[in-house]
Amino acid sequence: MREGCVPWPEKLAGVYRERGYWTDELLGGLPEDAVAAGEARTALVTRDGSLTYAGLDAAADRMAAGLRARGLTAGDAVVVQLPNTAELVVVCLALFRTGVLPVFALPAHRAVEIEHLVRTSEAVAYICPDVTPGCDHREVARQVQARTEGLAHVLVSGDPGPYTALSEVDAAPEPAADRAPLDPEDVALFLLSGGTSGPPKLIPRTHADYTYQLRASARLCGVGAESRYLAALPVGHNFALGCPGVLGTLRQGGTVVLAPAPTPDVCFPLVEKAGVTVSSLVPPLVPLWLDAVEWSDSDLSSLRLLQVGGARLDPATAARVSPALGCTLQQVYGMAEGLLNFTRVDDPPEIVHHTQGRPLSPGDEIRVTREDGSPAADGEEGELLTRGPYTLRGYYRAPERNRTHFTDDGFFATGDLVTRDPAGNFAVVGRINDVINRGGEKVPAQEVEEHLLHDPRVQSAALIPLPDPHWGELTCACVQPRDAADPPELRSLQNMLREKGLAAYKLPDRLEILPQLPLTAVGKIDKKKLKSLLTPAEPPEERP
Ligand code: OOB
Repeated sequence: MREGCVPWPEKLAGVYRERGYWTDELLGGLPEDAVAAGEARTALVTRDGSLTYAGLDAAADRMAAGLRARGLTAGDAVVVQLPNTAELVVVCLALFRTGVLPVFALPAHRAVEIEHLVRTSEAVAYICPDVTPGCDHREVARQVQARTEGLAHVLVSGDPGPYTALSEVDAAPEPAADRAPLDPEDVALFLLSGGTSGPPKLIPRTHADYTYQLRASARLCGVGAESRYLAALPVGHNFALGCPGVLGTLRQGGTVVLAPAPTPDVCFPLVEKAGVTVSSLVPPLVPLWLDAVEWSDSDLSSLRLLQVGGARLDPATAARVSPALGCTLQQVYGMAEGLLNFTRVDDPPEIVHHTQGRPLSPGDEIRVTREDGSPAADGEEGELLTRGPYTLRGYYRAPERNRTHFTDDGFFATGDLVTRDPAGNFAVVGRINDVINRGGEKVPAQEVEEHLLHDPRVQSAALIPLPDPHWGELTCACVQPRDAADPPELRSLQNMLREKGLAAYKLPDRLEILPQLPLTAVGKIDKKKLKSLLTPAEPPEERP
């Protein structure tokens, strides 16, 4: 395995192979029959057109050859930040086929995050759009190139400015026999951790572990050649990429429909146009979709399954999904690190509305532990730890983090507080790590706090979650000013963070100025106390 990655122990790897979880399958392949079917099989649908399997396969081969011609080779890393376009799918397949490792940035990431990803992965290329609303990515590339070494290529979808157009990364494919074979148990891609408190950690995912995830989740969700998956969320995120998502649907020979935004005005016409059968959303989008059914004249009757995950879905909203959309709801509790939990399509409503499901694989090993490490009983709150055939054994080049986030026998401590019912279904009740889940987007408190301290008016700062009916959690910056007569304002702090190049979802939603932040006995900021000061205790939620 690549240097800086933690391999599975050989004995366990043997078990995973023996049980058929791990095979020789590589990412980037497409079903032969679908490719051979020519015009008869559609791989991708966008607002502007469509692409057959044969067309997608040929485009991926040409781009792979173009990447090699520019000197990229197996094992190189490339930061990929493209919107949901056909080009993104071609890029993914081309990178997998060459063994070049995509590091999937989120669309909202800006210079701070891109620089961090380029540094950590030693990326040789950044693949980006020209502009997206509020951001010129060529300017991001310029800043990152100025601050790092080794970023040799900037490949731009659209107007390249001083860089190279992605459309020029194109060459006649060389015969497959001339290419060095790839190892299915080596790293194929890097996903970003949403669950750790500092800047995102890189999660190595291998061909074998990720193809298993695709295969198993497609089977669980009933995704096959007849399925049409709407990618409404960003494709670079694990949920839309591989649960079973875009890659899982293509692997089955189904059709992927790419939405440039997840809003009903964009998605509903696509559902009708392409006969979408399955999609996935984060919770804040669900009420928007449910309300839009009232006014929209799009025909949504093809929709069979709606997956919702990334953050807590409230049971009342969950109960509205099937009646309003005429499809099955599936809660998905997943993480880029690996473990996926799903409610099953034939689960009764009380399970689907109130739990986040149970593990995907019989190979997923689970522990729910109390603070002292002893096992929690059914129904008792504890931290979820897991290991399995598609769960990482260590973050990339992060030995210290790995010491604290993994047990000696290789279980990953998720930082999620859960309860488990006797049937094995989890309910996510909170987090141990200092991460705020803003409607599925994960805000690492410590990273934002460090940036806030750069304002000369800020003496000390803590970022805490505030409960919010729409987002689940919003962020509140609690600031002790240096001079009580001259405290910072929210707008100026937001501007400072934006100018530093921080993703917009990390900018604090609220600001509280306090003369003094409460401290714990050891002198750390007491966030528990802060939270209780700012949010009055709520009565516990009732279950019917
Ligand atoms: C998904 O992945 P990440 O890596 O962005 O975030 C993982 C964290 C989990 O550890 C948990 O804290 C939270 O997001 N989470 C949920 C949840 N799904 C994820 N919390 C409550 N309810 C849920 N259903 O968010 C992700 C990856 C694959 C599929 C779905 C979501």
